Amino acid sequence: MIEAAKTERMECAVRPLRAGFVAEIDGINLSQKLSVEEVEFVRETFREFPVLIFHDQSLDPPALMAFGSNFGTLAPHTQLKYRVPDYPACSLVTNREPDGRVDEFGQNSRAVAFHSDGSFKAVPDAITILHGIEVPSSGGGTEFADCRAAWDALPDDWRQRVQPLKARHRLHKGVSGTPGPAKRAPEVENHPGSVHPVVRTLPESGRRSIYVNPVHTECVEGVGADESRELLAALIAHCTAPAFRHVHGWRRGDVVMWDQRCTLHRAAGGAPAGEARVLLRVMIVTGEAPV
Ligand SMILES: O=C(O)CCC(=O)C(=O)O
Ligand SMILES: [Fe+2]
Repeated sequence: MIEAAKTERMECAVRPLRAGFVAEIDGINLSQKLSVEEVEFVRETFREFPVLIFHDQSLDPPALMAFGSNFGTLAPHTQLKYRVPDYPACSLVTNREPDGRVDEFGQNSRAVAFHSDGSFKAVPDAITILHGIEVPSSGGGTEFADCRAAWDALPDDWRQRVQPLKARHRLHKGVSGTPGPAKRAPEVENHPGSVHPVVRTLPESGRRSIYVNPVHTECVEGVGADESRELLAALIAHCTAPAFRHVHGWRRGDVVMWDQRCTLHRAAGGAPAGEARVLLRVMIVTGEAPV
């Protein structure tokens, strides 16, 4: 199925890869200022598909920042080491050391656990956009899990059990949380954490999404420690079941944007040793606390 939108200034097509989850958009050059129609087209498509892919793009940091600014306020990355000099709102996901060598931790170990970014904040990051600058010849994908579909598929008794619950999120206190080696901004390192609903509702569609984070969700509030562990393990296993997962295999020039509110993601690993993987990133907050 190809949906097309035509105006005088554009002809864009949406190619769904996974219904209601992942789609490619053709026909927009993201290195130029987008027209009002193009921004609206991307926004509308993003409401249906929380993972969007644009191929064959070529963006420098200001152009990626300009594209991201169409969707909210840019948030500087919490890991100072990864910020791009002169453009703190832009960061790098890179396995290249300053001397040009490939660092093996960065290649196949960093961010391999499913997570969403910044859920320990009161207003978590809402959207992340990555742009493939150097990509490995195989492997090294980014994997996504669809937490709206996971909610839709949750049995009724589980829905009733988990819908009223709230959970505490704190930096790296989740079951898969490990303190990373990079230096973080002090306001993040000392962040007290935040409490969010376990099931959130997306205001623009009314759709629900399971909102637990293997890396940052510490515990479910108001239940004992055993029950909290059991609930989180069950919800995480459900959200990351194979039926809800999709791996994006990077091509150089890809731009991938995803909705952090209703997906989990991870670096899928598996890239050949010694090959560079460099992605440029912007993160966007929209001012909404999860409800
Ligand atoms: O390296 C990847 O594929 C994902 C990195 C990541 O977790 C992020 O950009 O937030
Ligand atoms: Fe991430």
